[in-house]
Amino acid sequence: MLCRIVGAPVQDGAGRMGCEMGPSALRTAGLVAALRELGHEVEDLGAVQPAAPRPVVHGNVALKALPEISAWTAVIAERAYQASDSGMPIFLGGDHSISAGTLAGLARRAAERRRPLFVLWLDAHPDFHTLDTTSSGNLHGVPLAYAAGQPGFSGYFPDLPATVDPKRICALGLRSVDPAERRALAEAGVTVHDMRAVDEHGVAPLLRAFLERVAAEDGLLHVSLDVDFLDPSIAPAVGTTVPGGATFREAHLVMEMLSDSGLVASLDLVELNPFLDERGRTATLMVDLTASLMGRRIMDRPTRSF
Ligand code: HAR
Ligand code: MN
Ligand code: MN
Repeated sequence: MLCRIVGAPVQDGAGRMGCEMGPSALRTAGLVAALRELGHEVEDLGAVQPAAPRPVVHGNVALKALPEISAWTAVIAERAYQASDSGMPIFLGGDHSISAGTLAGLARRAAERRRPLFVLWLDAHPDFHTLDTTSSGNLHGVPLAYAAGQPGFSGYFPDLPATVDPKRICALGLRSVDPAERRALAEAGVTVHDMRAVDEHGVAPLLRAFLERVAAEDGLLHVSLDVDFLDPSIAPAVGTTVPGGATFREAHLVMEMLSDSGLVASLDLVELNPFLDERGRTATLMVDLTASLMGRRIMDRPTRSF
């Protein structure tokens, strides 16, 4: 597989600084070497450059860095569209606001190919606020709602050539959901497997059911992995830790099943804040999870067995 690495050093969408160092830390932790060891070809497309923000005013005074994130979204969307013309793009955040851009570009590509785009959102949070409902004003809390075509983004974020059908989104690992998000997720028909569901059933049957849907529709699957999907005890390098996250093996099992499925077309690695890490352990874990997604296995197994 040709892996195409795209750096998106965005930090203005998070409540604290540091995510702009994410791409460097993932490279330092050996991402490229890990992929090559698995036999993949790696093309490093370098970092997306920020575009000049143009002033915008919005009625929600809590919003932070709206012009900046809007400008980033436009350039990331364009780069994601280009990078997805062949191989498998891997986007290195950056806070989760980069996924407004990656999803916009990938949705445009999928529409052009007449293939349904599915999204697996691995996160403690659904990031399903609109510009009107967010009270923190941190724009890493809105990318999934934007890409899914929720109202209120027009004129503030770039217009979407194609949206992601909310019924083709599966959010897994949630444990911090605001009331407005809870309502919007249900109304839009997003599949939600919160940590309660993971506790009760285990990740495997939940993920398997979703992968079967992707396969049945011959879909393109995008995976968006937020560091805070993981339990803070194993992944401290994130500004928004929430207790009760995925364990080391739960997270690896998700990646291994995704690998076996052969369905993953693109990946975001987001919210890594290296300033908060402990001797690089979170960056290293993110690289190891990526390796599991890209075919590293404990023992040989047949593919397409999820
Ligand atoms: N829902 C909260 C807010 O909007 C927290 C959002 C935190 N998002 C991330 N990415 N860290 O998932 O402020
Ligand atoms: Mn997130
Ligand atoms: Mn999160």
